[in-house]
Amino acid sequence: MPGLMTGITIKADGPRRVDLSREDFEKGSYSAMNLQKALEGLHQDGMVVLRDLVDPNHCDALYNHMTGDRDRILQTNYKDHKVYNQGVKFIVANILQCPPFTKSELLFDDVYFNPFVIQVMNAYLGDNPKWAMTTGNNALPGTGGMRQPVHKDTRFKHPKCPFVCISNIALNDFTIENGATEFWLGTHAFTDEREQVLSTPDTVFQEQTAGTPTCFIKEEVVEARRLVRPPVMATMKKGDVMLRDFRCWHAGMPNSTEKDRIMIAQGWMANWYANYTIRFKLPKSKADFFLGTARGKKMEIIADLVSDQEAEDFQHRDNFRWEQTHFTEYYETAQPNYSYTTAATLPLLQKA
Ligand SMILES: O=C(O)CCC(=O)C(=O)O
Ligand SMILES: [Fe+2]
Repeated sequence: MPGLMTGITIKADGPRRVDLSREDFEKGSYSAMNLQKALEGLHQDGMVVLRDLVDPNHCDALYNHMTGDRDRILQTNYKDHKVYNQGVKFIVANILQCPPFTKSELLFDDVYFNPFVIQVMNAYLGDNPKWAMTTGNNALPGTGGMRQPVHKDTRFKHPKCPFVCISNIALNDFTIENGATEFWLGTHAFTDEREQVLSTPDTVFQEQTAGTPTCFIKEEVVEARRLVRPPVMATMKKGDVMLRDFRCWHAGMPNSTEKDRIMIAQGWMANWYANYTIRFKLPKSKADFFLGTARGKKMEIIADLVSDQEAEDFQHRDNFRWEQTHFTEYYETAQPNYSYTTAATLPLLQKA
């Protein structure tokens, strides 16, 4: 009944944002109200922006180091342009670039052990989540026009509830021009592998077998969703942290400016989730910073302590495996999600 709509103004869609109040900052934890806001973002939208959590000086120090190191990584990991990140093929536009673990002057508590991030992760994923991965994304300068396809970061049948969440720290301001990440808010709540393009012998990734899901969402499903809730871009200020449920559809966007756009990614896994093999690598020389700082906090670290060289060699690559390792047969008989994307919106799409 169109008449019912009269007088209603619809606010532009966008990520929920949680401000950091002086009291919360001084206490080192969110009030009940602000924690609720963060959880509403994660539960309703699949992502939320937590403002001002990281000292801008720490962001600058990491940003300067990482932009300085970017060409070396391009030359070693992306030399033949056959390696690409999420379908931006042959021309490298968005690279995985990890912050350095071996330099004492670049190890900051508010980056790796942010108390607000740990608080929200405990409330969303359950007690004592595991830090299981760190990487970063550099949207390279001068890559106007080269966006990633809409995707999830999973290539497997995943739980239909929060199980992995990524915290991304913006090391510089994220704008429309420099490629603030695109999000399809709310997709985490119904999405499952039926909506993902299947791999073929040509597109199969590492040890994956052909016929299993790729990261990419089928075009018709993306277009159907666009009619219901079109995507938004998550602009952020330097030092803001976005938390994103691993199931939420998103895409890296082109950076048409002349400066790198960099975010750090820290991967948190629910303690109950039955992946018993994923580990990352930290330098033994910095064990006191990493394991010492974690002591007494409501989190675990699942990493091997290795030489500086081995820690460095492991970085900047897609080498994390979030698949469930046990009880995998459950997925054969699991109740599928109610897929309103196809049931309710495909007829709309056909009419459009
Ligand atoms: O850099 C970004 O904004 C997102 C990149 C991304 O989603 C990916 O590489 O999987
Ligand atoms: Fe992604």
